[in-house]
Amino acid sequence: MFFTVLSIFPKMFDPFWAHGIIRKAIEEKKILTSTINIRDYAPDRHQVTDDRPYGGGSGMVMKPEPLAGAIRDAAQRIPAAKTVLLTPQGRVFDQRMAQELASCAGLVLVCGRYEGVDERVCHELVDYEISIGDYVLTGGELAAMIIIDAVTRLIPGVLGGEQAAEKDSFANDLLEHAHYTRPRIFEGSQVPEVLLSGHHQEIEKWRLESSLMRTLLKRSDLLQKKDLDRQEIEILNKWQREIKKLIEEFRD
Ligand code: 4HQ
Repeated sequence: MFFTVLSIFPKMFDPFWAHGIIRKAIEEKKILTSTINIRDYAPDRHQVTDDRPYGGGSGMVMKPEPLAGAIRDAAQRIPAAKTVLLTPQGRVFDQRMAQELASCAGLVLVCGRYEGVDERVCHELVDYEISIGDYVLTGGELAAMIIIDAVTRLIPGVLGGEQAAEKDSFANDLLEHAHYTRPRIFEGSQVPEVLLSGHHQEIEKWRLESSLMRTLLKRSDLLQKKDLDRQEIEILNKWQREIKKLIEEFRD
């Protein structure tokens, strides 16, 4: 997978490329990355990338010529790549989109600054408009990093078998189960006994219950859209029976 980032602050990406799983994915050539400075495509001597908005008002707009030049150059290098503009107007990014994007041969991520980019660039040169959420950033760079991060870990071979992406939160529309590590007792609080038992089937069952419980309590919206399997329905029914029993006991 090729990632090309277009930004007027390409140095923001240096530390991002240099750490953790992203760094390892680059070293193992699972991803190829490059950053293009939009300023290099500004035709004038002062390399201006912004201008005042037509119709007046405050703030500045990204000029179309440097952006268009940078996008065309990036797209030419990887003809199969899709171009993504980061904008609050885009489709809201989620795990499903990450999976979709992970199947692309390459992504060109366009990071705007100021109030946004000239509308004509969006229309002519952009395949997808993506938002990372309903809040306003000072630029698209952090949004691009989030997309690159979420997509990279889905590329085969990037995560070890240990942390395979199929097991994640959201891969099955459930939050992850609780996690514990040593020591067995931390500030008086114990690790659930079953996790120390070595009984793998029981442990898997506990983990599914933990996932379901956490999703029910913290993100019931996820449960509503999920296709529950037989085992999951059985667990929810069991809880329902237990709660009913408790209520009946209260009444007596
Ligand atoms: N931006 N998701 C870039 C965002 C944003 C978001 C605001 C994008 C400023 C210039 N990008 N413009 N939310 O807030 O992707």
